[in-house]
Amino acid sequence: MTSAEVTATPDRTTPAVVLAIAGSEATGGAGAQADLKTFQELGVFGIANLTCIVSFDPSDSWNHRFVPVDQAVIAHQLEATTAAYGAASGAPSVLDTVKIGMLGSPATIETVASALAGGAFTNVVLDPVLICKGQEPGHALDTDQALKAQILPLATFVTPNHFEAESLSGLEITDVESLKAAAVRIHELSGAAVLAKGGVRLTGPDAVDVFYDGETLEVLSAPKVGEVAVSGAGCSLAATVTAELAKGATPLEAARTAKSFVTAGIRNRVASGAPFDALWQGGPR
Ligand code: PXL
Repeated sequence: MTSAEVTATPDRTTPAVVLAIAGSEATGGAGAQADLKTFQELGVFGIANLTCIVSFDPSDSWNHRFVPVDQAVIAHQLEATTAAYGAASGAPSVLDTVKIGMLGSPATIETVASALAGGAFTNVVLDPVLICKGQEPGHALDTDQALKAQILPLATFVTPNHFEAESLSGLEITDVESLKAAAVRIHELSGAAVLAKGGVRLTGPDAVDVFYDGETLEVLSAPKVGEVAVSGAGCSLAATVTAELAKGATPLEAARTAKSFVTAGIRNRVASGAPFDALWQGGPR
């Protein structure tokens, strides 16, 4: 990708503005940090409103230590952001595209759902981060159910990984055909465009994702780069979709760009002492 391509925002002299509602992941591989780096690479003005702080625990198998941001503080961040750039700004809204990453608790889901309920966002990209290691199973189940009930119906584009696609569709995914069936089912449930990720979880030489928006079903495939998942791949994929939609791409174009951005980022990953290497958003340069 050339620098002219990554910085161009069609028909605009100022960059598109996008919001990530996401958690901080302290080592910088995933979460809001990955979102902001992706946004910058793709030439959009990124904003992050934080929902939680995740710090892996190196002395406990790198499990997640999860601390939610206070609900009032989440609401304040969203208030500040929409007052500055959104429909509440008094000026024409320049913020119509939002990405939702880790929310992490039913309370946060409620706060975010209320903020989105006004319909101020044309593009709502949901990375349906379901289970976070280190959380109590019961707590995670509540969170999963709240996400499905309150956030999924607001999404216009959803990017489940293998596990999340099984959970959202209720289908077992063992191959490309069952990944396609899950993508179709999740579209039927949500009305959203779906990019369901097989990643390293499906056997075979290629990392295969399936796009479905109710009309077009497309298999996106790239040779696997190793057999181990890379931190930040899911966040960066959804963040690329977000940036591209904000710049005027169609959902299918955004999905294709996201697949190639993430593939390049994984090829150029940063080695880490944690169990997962980190995707490098500068990979496409
Ligand atoms: O990759 C999912 C993810 C998203 N957001 C945060 C995370 C993680 C995984 O670690 O910590 C904040």
